[in-house]
Amino acid sequence: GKHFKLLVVGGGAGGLGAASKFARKLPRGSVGIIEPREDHYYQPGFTLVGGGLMSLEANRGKQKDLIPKNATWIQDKVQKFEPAKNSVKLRGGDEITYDYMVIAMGVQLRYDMIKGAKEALDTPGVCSNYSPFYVEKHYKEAMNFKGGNALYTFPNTPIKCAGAPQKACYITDSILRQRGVRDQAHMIYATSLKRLFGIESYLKSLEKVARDKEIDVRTRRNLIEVNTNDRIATFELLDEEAKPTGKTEQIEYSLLHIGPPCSTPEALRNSAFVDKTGFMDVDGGSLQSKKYPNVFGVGDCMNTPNAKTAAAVSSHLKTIEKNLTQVMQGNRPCMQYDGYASCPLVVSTNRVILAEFGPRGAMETTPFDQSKPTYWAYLMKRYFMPALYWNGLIKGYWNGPATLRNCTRLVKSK
Ligand code: FAD
Ligand code: UQ1
Repeated sequence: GKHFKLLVVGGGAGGLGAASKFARKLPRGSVGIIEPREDHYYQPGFTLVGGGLMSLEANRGKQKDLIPKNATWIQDKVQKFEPAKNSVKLRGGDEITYDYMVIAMGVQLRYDMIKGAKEALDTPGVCSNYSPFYVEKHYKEAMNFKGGNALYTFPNTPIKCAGAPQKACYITDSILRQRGVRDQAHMIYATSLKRLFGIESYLKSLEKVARDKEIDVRTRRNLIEVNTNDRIATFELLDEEAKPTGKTEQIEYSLLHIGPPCSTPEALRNSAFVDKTGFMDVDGGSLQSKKYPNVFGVGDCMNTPNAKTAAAVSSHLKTIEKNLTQVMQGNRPCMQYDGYASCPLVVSTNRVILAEFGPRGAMETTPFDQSKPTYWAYLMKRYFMPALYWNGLIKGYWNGPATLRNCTRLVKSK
């Protein structure tokens, strides 16, 4: 088998960013990156694709063009981690060893955890912005919608970009109004959570958006089954601790948008790296594996409490660049992840609430009030963020807006 000084697992936002950073620092041939897929998607663009505001192709890149030239692409999948031997087994049978490893495997979409959902996605009316296979269908369904219930769901697991299911709902509301059929629709947002959003300063704005749009928000409801013959979605009602109460509710749908349950990929879930929730157990500050100090995590697969977003990945990358370099030099990690995440909440076809937050609430970059829906924030989401991702984040140049934010704070405090 092959050996690398640094092995990166996953070629998504976090994996490409980490590989780019270290391929620049280390001698040629030191960095290996394992990623099975040919295509790489800018997933934050899916919300716009599902709203007909951007094409899917515009959000697609080829891994062969994106993996840094100085790194070795292993186009295969990790089947099994063997951290005691500093080794991984690939599906193709190869074994790869490493001195240091970054795990950036993201989360897996688990439509299979909802009875009938996988099959339902291939039937009329059912779609999901989370999957490149069913995101364009969301726009088609919104454009063909004639009347009845338009139902948007949010799962009872951690999910990446927790704002995305409601963004889909709000954009569709706008589309239905533009088409003049909004009166024929009953729009329902059914979420497993207690409220629309976890951060107080944005919760109020979002509640106003939902109220103004006359969206029927139903909390503590978890989608458990889709019956495509009768077009009925079944929810279990949850209690305060998010546990099933035994009661269910059935809702008929014309359009059903599924926010998928998410888990880490199987190989990671079955490894010694995870806690009992199945997410990678890292120190929340240093992002170092709690059990294996030569291994770090980046992105959605970790058990850190931040919102799972590409914006958070930018800050993870800044943290591990410093800390992994320290560890390679025989020192201890010295940098702490600040918990930053961001979720540009698209609330119509041309307005965005640019939510940016951390463990202690809002962490806004600009001097403007970002809790208000604005057109400039929409332009940032539509044009600036994709460029920042393709040219900055995955190339290992974008370390998040902390520096900009500090400048803004200086200006604002005067
Ligand atoms: P990913 O980018 O998902 O990459 C994981 C990679 O690991 C994949 O390429 C996968 O093939 C690979 N992998 C999996 N298993 C294995 C294995 N066994 N072996 C090897 N490789 C493996 N973020 C924002 O910041 N703003 C937004 O507005 C936003 N909107 C979103 C909207 C939607 C609909 C979705 C789906 C996501 C959105 N996100 C947004 C979230 C963002 O896309 C993710 O947080 C980000 O991609 C996480 O990066 P990652 O590297 O952890 O995972
Ligand atoms: C961000 O850094 C990022 O990653 C590239 C995103 O993902 C697409 C975002 O959506 C946002 C909002 C940020 C934060 C950056 C700024 C300049 C506010």
